[in-house]
Amino acid sequence: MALSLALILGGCDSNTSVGGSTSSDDPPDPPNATTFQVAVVTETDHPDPNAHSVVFEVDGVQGAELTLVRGETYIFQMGDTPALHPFHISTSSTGGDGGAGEWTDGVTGNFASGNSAVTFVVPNGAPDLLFYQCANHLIMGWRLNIISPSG
Ligand SMILES: [Cu+2]
Repeated sequence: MALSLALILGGCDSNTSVGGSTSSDDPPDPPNATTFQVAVVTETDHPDPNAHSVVFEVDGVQGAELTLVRGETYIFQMGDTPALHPFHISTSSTGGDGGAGEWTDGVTGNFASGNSAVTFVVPNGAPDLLFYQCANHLIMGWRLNIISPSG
């Protein structure tokens, strides 16, 4: 009665190359957005000696200087950051001041904390230099160099 089971189990060992991954090292298609992981950490290595006592760390680098390309999308993902440090995109080299230098064009989610995110679709009209900053403290962030796509 149960003989059909043996037929199923018997036919397994065929050519292992079929359906396997190719041998090339092609990277996956580029994602639509680049995600940066943001944390607030005690300052030890920020590029500005006048930085605040706690600073934004981006992908593990305090005050990372980032290059963003016009027309592309960037996500600044907060990693359980305190509400005391509202992360936003700014025209101000120092930030603070209640977020007075907020840059809004192309941005959603400014003044992020906790586990929220700021998404920045860099507009063609963005200046060559912007910043990511805290609305409450001076010099927690650093530079966003804005460039145009090559070609
Ligand atoms: Cu702050």
